Amino acid sequence: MWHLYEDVLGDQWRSLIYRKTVNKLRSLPYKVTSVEQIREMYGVGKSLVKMVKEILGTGQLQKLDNLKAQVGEIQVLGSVWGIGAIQARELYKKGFRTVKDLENYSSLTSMQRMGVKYYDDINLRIPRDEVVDTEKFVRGVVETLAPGAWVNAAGSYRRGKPTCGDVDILITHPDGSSHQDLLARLVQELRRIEFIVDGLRVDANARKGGTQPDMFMGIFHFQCKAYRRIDIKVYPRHVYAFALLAFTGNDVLNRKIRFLARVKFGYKLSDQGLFIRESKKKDSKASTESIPCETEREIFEKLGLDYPEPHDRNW
Ligand code: DCT
Ligand code: MG
Repeated sequence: MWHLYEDVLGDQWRSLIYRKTVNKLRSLPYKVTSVEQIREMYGVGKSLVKMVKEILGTGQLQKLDNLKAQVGEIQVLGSVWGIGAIQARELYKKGFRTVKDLENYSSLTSMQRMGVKYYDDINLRIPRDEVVDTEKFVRGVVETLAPGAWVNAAGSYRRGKPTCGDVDILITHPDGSSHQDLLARLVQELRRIEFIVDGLRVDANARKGGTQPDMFMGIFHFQCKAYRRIDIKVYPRHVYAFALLAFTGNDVLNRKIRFLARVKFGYKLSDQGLFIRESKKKDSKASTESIPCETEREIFEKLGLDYPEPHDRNW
């Protein structure tokens, strides 16, 4: 109960009470076989005596079973695309118990609505072969819109995983300019041919000259398989290596090398570059111009690290 309250329910106060109690019971020099042994202990209240009695008598604790069921329901709510752990708890408090309960809830974001609508399908893993076909298909469509563009499926697929949670597509154009407005045209075309069935677009390239990606996050349907999640990001060529590294992951590797970049060199590493910070402190100001790197290998060299192949990035 200590861990469930702390990790899932975010109830630090109850968690602390259970932790103290558990530690107290554990520190006893004997195994508790009767409530009489603890009744007089300092800090042992009626409710604890009752719980210990139940455990000694039945080998179980109803309160714990109830809590586990509650935690299970919160975790399911939190597994909807776009709903985080904190919001899942809030939704539970509001009375939502299942994903179906959320179907007619008007306060969901459009991402969360997609998450609910396609919940069953998008929680299925995608076989690798299907990602191969999807990448090839999208590459074909991109080629008709911006010949010569680079299209890479990144994420777990690029790390060689046999199945993937979604398809992560990264795009750039080596001429340094044809990537602009490409995402809008691509999404329009993928919708027209009914490959993309739902989603949101965030275009940042409108802020001219920036390195922020144009992004699409949505749902596609291909070869009559399940509805799948797809992210598409378009970056300018000069930051593509940073984007490919960040979007390949995994997330643990990203955190580790970003941390190392800061504490070892005072660099800020992101999906958009490698910047020099004013100091090694976490929030210190970073330069606006990135240290140029053409390839992922160059980024690892700048960080004084051996280059790991993508399939060695499953930390
Ligand atoms: N990423 C990250 N930090 C996160 C989440 C993601 O740095 N908190 C990066 C690393 C992987 C990449 O983005 C794509 O993210 P996901 O698609 O969520 O992960 P994945 O590794 O591709 O795994 P999955 O098979 O579940 O999609
Ligand atoms: Mg992925």
